[in-house]
Amino acid sequence: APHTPRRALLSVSDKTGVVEFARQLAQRGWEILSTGGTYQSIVEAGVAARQVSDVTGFPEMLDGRVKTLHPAVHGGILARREPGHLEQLEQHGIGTIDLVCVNLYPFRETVARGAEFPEVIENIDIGGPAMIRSAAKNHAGVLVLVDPADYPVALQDEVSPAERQRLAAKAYRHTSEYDAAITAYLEGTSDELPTALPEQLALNLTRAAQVRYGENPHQPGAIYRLGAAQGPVLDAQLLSGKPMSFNNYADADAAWALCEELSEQEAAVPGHEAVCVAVKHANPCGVALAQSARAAWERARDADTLSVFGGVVAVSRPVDLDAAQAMRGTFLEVLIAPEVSPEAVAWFTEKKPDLRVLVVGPAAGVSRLDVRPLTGGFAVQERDSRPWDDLCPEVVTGREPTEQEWLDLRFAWATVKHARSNAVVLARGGVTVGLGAGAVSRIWAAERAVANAGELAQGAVLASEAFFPFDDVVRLAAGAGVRAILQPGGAKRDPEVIAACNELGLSMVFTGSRHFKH
Ligand code: 93A
Repeated sequence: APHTPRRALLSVSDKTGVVEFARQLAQRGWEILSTGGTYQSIVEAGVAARQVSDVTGFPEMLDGRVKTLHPAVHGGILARREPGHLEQLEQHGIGTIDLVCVNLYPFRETVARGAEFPEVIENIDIGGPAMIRSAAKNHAGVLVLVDPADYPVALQDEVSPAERQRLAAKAYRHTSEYDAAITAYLEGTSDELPTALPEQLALNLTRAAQVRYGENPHQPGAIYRLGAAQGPVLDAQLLSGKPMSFNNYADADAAWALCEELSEQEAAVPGHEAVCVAVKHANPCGVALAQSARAAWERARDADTLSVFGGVVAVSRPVDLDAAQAMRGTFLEVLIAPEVSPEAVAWFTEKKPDLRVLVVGPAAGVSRLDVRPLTGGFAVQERDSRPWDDLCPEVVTGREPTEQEWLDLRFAWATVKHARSNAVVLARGGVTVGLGAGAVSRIWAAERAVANAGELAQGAVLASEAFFPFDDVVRLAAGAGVRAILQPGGAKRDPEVIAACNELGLSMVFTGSRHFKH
């Protein structure tokens, strides 16, 4: 049944959109309760509202420290919407509160502008989080709104249970991050971080997940969130399998990043509808494009059947039972996809109970920061997210790549960007045939890739994430049958490198953009 508008409690520090929201609620028949400043704004705009103090029979006291902390408020929010609880409310003359719209005293902002200790303390909101947490607990009966972006949700005729639950989760995230900011301030941890860092890094780190241990069992570890960001892996939903480990997070994140980039890049190419990326120790080991999730998986697996063992696999398309069953016979740690059908989940749960099956989460407010550990500190930079479309690739040889080679070069380029330096990728027909990653010299990366490829190097293309200091990689690649090479260019010996390509009949393309990844 459509939910009947009842009573809404509005108490916000950030008044963005609140007056218009109150007006819309009132038009839909909601009664509006409100506190001090919020009440003023609403009533001044000509929308009818009641003061909370009117309902509690208690004035706001202690300079506002106590305004909504009262059974008339919390009883009205927390009562289950069933006879037992509703009768108790009635005995005490308490009405239900069916919508709580609260955002908190601007604690972080107060700290950020360098306020003195007493003022910072005064900006610790107590009543607000209490109402948010009450409403979120009772989300089956109460809508909880902590973000103006969600106000429209409450104006719909009906709000689904799933949507209510999403709002509740968001509410608890909001209060937990708020508490984390207070903790950091009181511990003095915020002051130890460079002031030049964005506020989210300095003041707003929250634990996002517990893991049994870090990279190895003797290392404690945890997963943290930067600011209020949500991440595709950080906030992925675990549908089946064991809890995620530290390495699972790292590898799934790496796999999904490449999968997502390729899927955006290739979306318009027929036959490239699905992407599958297999990752081992943060490096891709098999990457493939195909028409379906199943075909992409099979191609990625067959690209390197040895390394995929124990790997983490990302698929860009929904995984159905057919695709799931094609994973029979391969031991995998994690599967991540935008969707996994209930039949596929049931199959995984029965046949591969240890495999972590993840559905990607939202990527909202994702930080552009990339943080790397240093002993005693960390290095921060902006994320490397330059897409193919931002490049102006330049053919520097007599021979031009064929149309198919261009497709493969572009595919190999995305892949090599996501591999640890030095990295060389060989690809042919939308699948990697050889990968050399994390090598300490470029020729060794190339040798690894060529050895991996074997016969399949015939007619393949090669991409290198950084330039060639010598012509040795060209000569090796040509000998193995590679036809076209993509690299940034810009080395002192570029003329020699280009001359070698022309001599051996290869195409070479410069991207002008380097993509080291350490
Ligand atoms: O000082 S409080 O922790 N005590 C309360 O009982 C209380 N109730 C609501 N702060 C409280 N609030 C907060 O007041 C809300 O979370 C909101 O941020 C702010 C709204 O201020 P105003 O009363 O001016 O509308």
